[in-house]
Amino acid sequence: MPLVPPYPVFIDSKVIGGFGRGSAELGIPTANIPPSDFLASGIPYGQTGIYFGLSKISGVYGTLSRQPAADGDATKPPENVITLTEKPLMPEDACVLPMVMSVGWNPFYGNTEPSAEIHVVHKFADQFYGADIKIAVLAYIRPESDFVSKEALIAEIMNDIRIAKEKLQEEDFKVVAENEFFQ
Ligand code: RBF
Ligand code: MG
Repeated sequence: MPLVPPYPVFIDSKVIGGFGRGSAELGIPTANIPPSDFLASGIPYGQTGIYFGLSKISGVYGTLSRQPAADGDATKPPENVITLTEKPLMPEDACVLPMVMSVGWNPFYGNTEPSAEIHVVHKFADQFYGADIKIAVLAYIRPESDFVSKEALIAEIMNDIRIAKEKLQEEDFKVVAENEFFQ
C-alpha cells in the first residue's frame, strides 16, 4: 500500500497533560497534544479517528500538576500545569518510533472536549510532559467507536498497534523515518 496524499502529514507539537487515564486505566500511555495542532495539520476536515505513523519525542521535559484555574475562578475545574525541569530525554527514547494516534471525543468515555493523543510503541523510562513531539501521520485506520467494556477497547487498540507495526514494515512508510523533518 503506497502513501496516499495528503500523507505524510507532519505535526510539530508539545506533550500536554491529558485525562490521566491512558497509563493508569488502560495500561496504554498516550502523549497528548493540543487538538488545534492536529486541526492545523492539513488532514482533511480534521477527521476524527485512529491513525498510524511515526513519532519522535525529544528535548527537555517536566512534571505535571493540577492547579486552580489561572483566572482565580473557583467554579472552574483545576488546570493541567507543566513545570519544566532540565531533564533531557535518554537517547534511546528520543528516536523515531512507530505510533498510533487517536483523535476525537473518546465515545467510550463520552468526553466533552476533543483530544489528540499518541501512543508510541516503545517502553519509555518516564512520562514526558512538556517535551517536543514530532509526528508523521501516514494513514487512517478506523473511526472511533464505543465499546461494551474496557477490555474490548484495549483489544481494539492492540489491534491498531498490530496494524501499525505491520504497515511500517512497508518501504513507503518506513522511509519516512529518514525525512529531514525528524532531523
Ligand atoms: N477511545 C474510544 O472511546 N474509542 C476508540 O475507538 C478509541 N480508540 C483508540 C485507539 C488508540 C490507538 C488509542 C491510543 C486510543 C484510543 N481511544 C479510544 C482513546 C482512549 O480512550 C484514551 O487513550 C484513554 O481514555 C486516555 O485518554
Ligand atoms: Mg494521554
